[in-house]
Amino acid sequence: MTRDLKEIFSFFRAEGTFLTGDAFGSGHIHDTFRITTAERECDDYILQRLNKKVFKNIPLLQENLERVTAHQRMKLSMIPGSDIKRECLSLIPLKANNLTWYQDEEGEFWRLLIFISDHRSYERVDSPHKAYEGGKAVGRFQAMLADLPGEPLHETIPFFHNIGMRLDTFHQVLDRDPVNRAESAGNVIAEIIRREEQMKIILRLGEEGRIPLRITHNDTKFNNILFDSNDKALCLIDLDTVMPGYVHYDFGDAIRTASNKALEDESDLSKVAMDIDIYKSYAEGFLSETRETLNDTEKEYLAFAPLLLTYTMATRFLTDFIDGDNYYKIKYPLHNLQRTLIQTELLKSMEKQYSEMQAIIRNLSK
Ligand code: ADP
Ligand code: GN1
Ligand code: MG
Repeated sequence: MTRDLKEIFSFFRAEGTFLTGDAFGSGHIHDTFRITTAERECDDYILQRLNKKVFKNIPLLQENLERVTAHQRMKLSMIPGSDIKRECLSLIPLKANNLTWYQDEEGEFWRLLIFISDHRSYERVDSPHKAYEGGKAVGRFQAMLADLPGEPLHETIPFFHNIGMRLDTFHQVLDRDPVNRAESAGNVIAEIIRREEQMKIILRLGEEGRIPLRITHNDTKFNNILFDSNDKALCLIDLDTVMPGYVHYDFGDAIRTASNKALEDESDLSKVAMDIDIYKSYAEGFLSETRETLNDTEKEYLAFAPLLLTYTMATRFLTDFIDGDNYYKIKYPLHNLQRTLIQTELLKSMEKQYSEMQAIIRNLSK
């Protein structure tokens, strides 16, 4: 593999000599490698073999990333003291042409990014300060892209957060039950089914024109926010799903991951609970950047967003489990079922604290 990585790396217009290439990070979608270079003064890089089962059209996906990062770069260049290489992703083009992706002879797609040096990332959050910083970073990201010129971004995964579509897929897979797993998941299937209607509220508000589509990140899992060594948020990474969406998707997914006292991959269910202090600090950071832009209905339903996104992930993990594990990378046979149980438990913890969550947003929205 190292030889291949070195060869793939050589097709990109990067500075420095390939030294090492090793698997990096804990993303569920792409194969990610950190490339170190021999020269001290040269950047390291992130080389990714992109998941073309999940993203059906990589050239269009890359076009989105090029537009988004160019816009961010332009905005950052107007802010004195900003560190562009660390505050947004930098795509490296090929030597042969200006494309930002390489397709190898097996049809696999690769891209190269500058490695954001000296960063920290967190799977879960243990201090209100990090949560506040994370919330601010997500709010700032949305504000920065609000005036992206040109056509709407491509929908890299159509209906990505559309819970109606997710539930339709869930029921289709459940009816087929291709690997006979439905029976073993009976309890958790019932938990999903009994909440179906209430979870469609955000979609209904969109249809009624009460909440607008904005440019959202759509994968604000907390480890997609990078921090510097002083725990100041640097930037959001993993821009593959940046496309039109509702503000609730970004608010909710970050809380889903940041406020859980346990990891998404936790084995001990009893550790799972939502930490309301983390929720509050994240909301404070987020609203400090977005209070003026969001309309009253968007704000009113922010507290519901973590419940929706947690429910959505429970549904997606469960669908993948019943389908025979075709989407998420798994490390053991029942991994997707365990992930579903964790999300369901977290959802119940949020439901218990829901009125408090609403009161916090009401106070912060004033
Ligand atoms: P996935 O979609 O599989 O989650 P990501 O694009 O999030 O892929 O990348 C996986 C991991 O690689 C991230 O969680 C992060 O640890 C690391 N990573 C990605 N891009 C960069 C970057 N530009 N600089 C430093 N680390 C990065
Ligand atoms: C995937 O790419 P990654 O690992 O950051 C998934 C998200 C889920 C997350 C759950 C494109 O995110 O939607 O919330 O796993 N991304 C895609 O851990 O499906
Ligand atoms: Mg990721």
